Amino acid sequence: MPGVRRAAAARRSPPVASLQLDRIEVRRLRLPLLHAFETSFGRCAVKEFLLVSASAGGVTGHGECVADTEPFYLPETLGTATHVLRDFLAPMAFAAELFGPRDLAPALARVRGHEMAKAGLEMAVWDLFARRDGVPLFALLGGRGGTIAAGVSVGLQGDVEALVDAVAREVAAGYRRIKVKIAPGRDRALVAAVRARFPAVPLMADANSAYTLADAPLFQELDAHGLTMVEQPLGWDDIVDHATLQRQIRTPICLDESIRSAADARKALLLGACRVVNIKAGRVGGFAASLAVHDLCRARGVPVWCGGMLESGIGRLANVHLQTLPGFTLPGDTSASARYFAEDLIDPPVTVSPDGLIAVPEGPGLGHAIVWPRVEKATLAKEEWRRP
Ligand code: OSB
Ligand code: MG
Repeated sequence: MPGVRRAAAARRSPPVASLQLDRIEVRRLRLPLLHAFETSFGRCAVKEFLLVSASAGGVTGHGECVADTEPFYLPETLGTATHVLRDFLAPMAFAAELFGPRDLAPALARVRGHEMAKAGLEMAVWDLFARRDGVPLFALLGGRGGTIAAGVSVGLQGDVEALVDAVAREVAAGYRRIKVKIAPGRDRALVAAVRARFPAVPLMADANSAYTLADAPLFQELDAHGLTMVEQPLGWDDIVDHATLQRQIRTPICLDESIRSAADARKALLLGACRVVNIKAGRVGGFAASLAVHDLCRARGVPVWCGGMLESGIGRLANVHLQTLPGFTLPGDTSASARYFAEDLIDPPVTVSPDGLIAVPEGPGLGHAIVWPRVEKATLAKEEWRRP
């Protein structure tokens, strides 16, 4: 009976149905941080971000857009991301037939730059496909279940003693790698004090582009502290000076701001501008671009780790799934929800075990429930667009 045979064949290999988005919603959310986070480029006491939700055929996926209120880390802002999503990316996405989540990025490629806006939408579409297929996001990305190693990024503090105390708390909490922020005038003494108190902890410093090549002697001095790496010491859009600096210091340079695509990563490695790459999906345009950076680095034996942008639980879980890929051999900046927010937007929140591990969710998509009443409470504005 052909009907029976067809049904049996369908059970063996379900048809890979394409989809077209029918609705995109963008909310601007505001979540107070438990502790203000200070870097060389500014201070953040309240986290504002966009939650992008993409729907097709009754299934909805969610992505966190990490653009900030001000263009101080990278050029995008909440305002530019909302504009570019509304006027360009949403219409392009509605027009695309998507056989899988990798099909969205090429459909948005005509828009130059605006990686954070693209990533918010693209990551929502990955979550949508994972939920539609009933699989955890890591499976769709090509990663694995289990646990990931947690690291922590400690912001600039009022003085050196306060910083050492803050680091002591994180070491006691089990984090497997400590990152401290540095800024001109708040560098030597700070790194030396943390190193003196914790001689063996894996320690690194992130400058967020606050220095120039004229500061090479400072970084040569920091070589004495055995940092695992120094992150983004020079210009946010530079790779040439970083290559020069890397030749003058022993400590590996890790690039963050400067790597906004797989092409940037390829050129940075070609020039010797870094020996480690920080991958933030939001900074490179989404998961497909993150996988491209990951694969390129892995093929060249260059370790990668997953950066953070003080995300709510939604973006935090996306980071957890991403770093289950095999090239993520170093602990990243993904820490417990409770370090940031009194009440995260997900239930359960992201937690870190006493030995510094985070469990990878096994449920469909991001894998933890979004607490919609909390999202509603945090919503400052909301727009929705439908496929014409
Ligand atoms: O440079 O990695 C960075 C936060 C906001 C903007 C840039 C950076 C950071 C962090 C914090 O270091 C990482 C986190 O805890 O999410
Ligand atoms: Mg950084």
